[in-house]
Amino acid sequence: MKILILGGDGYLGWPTAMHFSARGDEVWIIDNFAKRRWEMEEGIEPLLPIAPLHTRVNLWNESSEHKMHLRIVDLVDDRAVYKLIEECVPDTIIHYAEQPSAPYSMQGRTTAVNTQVNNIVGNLNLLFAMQKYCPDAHLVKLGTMGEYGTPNIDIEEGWLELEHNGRKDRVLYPKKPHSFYHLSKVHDSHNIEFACRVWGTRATDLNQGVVYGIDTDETLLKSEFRTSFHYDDVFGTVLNRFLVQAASGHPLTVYGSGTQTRGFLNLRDTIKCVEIAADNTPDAGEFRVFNQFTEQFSVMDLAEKVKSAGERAGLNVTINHIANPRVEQEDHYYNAKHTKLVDMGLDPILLTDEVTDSMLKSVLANCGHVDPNVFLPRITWTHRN
Ligand code: USQ
Repeated sequence: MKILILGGDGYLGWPTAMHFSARGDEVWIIDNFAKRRWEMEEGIEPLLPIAPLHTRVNLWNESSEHKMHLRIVDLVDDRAVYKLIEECVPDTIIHYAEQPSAPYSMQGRTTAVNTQVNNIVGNLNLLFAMQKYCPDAHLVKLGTMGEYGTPNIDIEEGWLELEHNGRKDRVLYPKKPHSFYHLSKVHDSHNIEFACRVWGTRATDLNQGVVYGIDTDETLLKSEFRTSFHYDDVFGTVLNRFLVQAASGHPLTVYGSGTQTRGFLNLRDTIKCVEIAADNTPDAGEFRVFNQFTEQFSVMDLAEKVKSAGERAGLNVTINHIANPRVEQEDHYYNAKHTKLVDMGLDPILLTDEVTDSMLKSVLANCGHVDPNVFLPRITWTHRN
């Protein structure tokens, strides 16, 4: 396949690009380095430095028989997007190129607007360019489980069969997202579903849970191939943060009671899920939704797992409950379906003691330059500017 990966410089995009290239697909990467700019604005860095994307692609191309193509494109620039899609004419587009952080989007008006413009306008430009230059291509779009929020009913995979006043219909599952970032993904989902319904676009919306993990087979090949791993309060996801906090002797930052529950998955399973989606093209006009996570945990479940892993590694890990900076339900029902990807062949990597120990070991070996100032949350949901 000719695969275009949008956001190929990121935590998920770079390992995805290497994976498809390694298996022989023709990979095109685009990025505009917005994430690196946001990191500089926030004064944060990944745990380990990440080589420039050009360097990573050149090194990959020197050592691999399948060469990647790299273009610098901002999806908000409609002309650049049209030019890219006309030149590349991909079979499959994997779209990660979005502002990914809920706290970033909740800092105030500027970052909320930036997030929604970047994500929604970029995605819309892409839909139009696809319709014009590659109407049969398959869009694999990274959405989020946070689109659903924490409703008091079971969460279905994208669609809900509804009976109302004696009539039935199949509707998009109602959304109650957690942040302006999660809302941007809701708006994307609606725009994509509309494009499928009206233009016959083929799309898979992957409602992904919280990702944890450090390595994939390809990131381990060379130190320059490692992927961006954040532990800060803006871009770090909860388990990755807890691992670095434990390794550097900082108490684990559980927000509120820690009873809030989410779906989680290993970085390696992200790649596998995206591969399953890409290898199984939906029909023209089909808006397919998969809930992409493998296990549900509360924040406290994760804190306890990291504490136990720390004890096995000889560390004394303490758990701190701090005032929750977010407005989110802490005690809630959570039962989200996630069978479709498993039915299509996903064999999940579960968060066993062995997996937790191995991640902690890897973090311990690399936590010489941890910045302790980014452990406590600096952004609250109620602050306005
Ligand atoms: N949390 C803590 N302590 C921390 C950090 C987070 O208790 O130090 C709690 C949060 O309050 C929240 C949960 O952990 O209840 C998850 O927070 P998170 O920062 O790991 O994840 P979230 O903000 O939901 O966003 C992340 C990714 C986002 C993706 C989403 C999937 O940054 O790109 O869309 O996970 S999901 O959560 O399923 O929507």
